[in-house]
Amino acid sequence: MKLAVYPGSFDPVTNGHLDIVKRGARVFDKVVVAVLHNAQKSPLFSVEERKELIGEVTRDMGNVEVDSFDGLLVDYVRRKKADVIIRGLRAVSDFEYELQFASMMRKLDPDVETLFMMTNNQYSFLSSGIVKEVASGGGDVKGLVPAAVEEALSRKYGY
Ligand code: COD
Repeated sequence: MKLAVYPGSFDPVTNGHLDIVKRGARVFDKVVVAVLHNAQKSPLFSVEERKELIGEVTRDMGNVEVDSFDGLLVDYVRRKKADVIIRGLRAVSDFEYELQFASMMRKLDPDVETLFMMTNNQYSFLSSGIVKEVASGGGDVKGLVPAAVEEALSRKYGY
């Protein structure tokens, strides 16, 4: 069974992330969406909230699981006995960081493969950060995030 881990902050999950999850789930037997628990950052949504939102928007995908991790990704991937890490690539600007990331993963564990999936063009400008910026100013994020996330954002920002 081929198992892939799709790690990220997902604060919050966007339609760009979701597109990668869907496509990954077509390629692999199982995809684990793994939310980083990073004590140093102050996210808008707690890890539990992020997991709940991802769970809600992937409910219909039978081979997708949601989890969280802390510490090094490579240790988590080993614990899960996963074959591959999936990363999304939006633009050339992502490439430099992702190349460093994948190279470091390979140095830490040569058996862990990193696979890149190119974004769907319609989401190439989309990031969780941009979504939060627009939503915090009361802007419309319809079509950028699933409806459940849209509602969660409006609750967070109180409108
Ligand atoms: N279209 C397609 N893909 C997208 C889009 C989009 N619109 N938006 C984001 N993505 C991709 C990103 O490129 C990324 O691959 C993934 O979705 C998640 O994105 P984010 O922004 O939610 O999460 P990141 O990139 O901040 O996550 C970073 C990790 C949590 C994976 C990383 O920091 C980590 O593993 N940390 C643990 C410590 C560790 O092991 N560090 C080693 C680094 S070498």
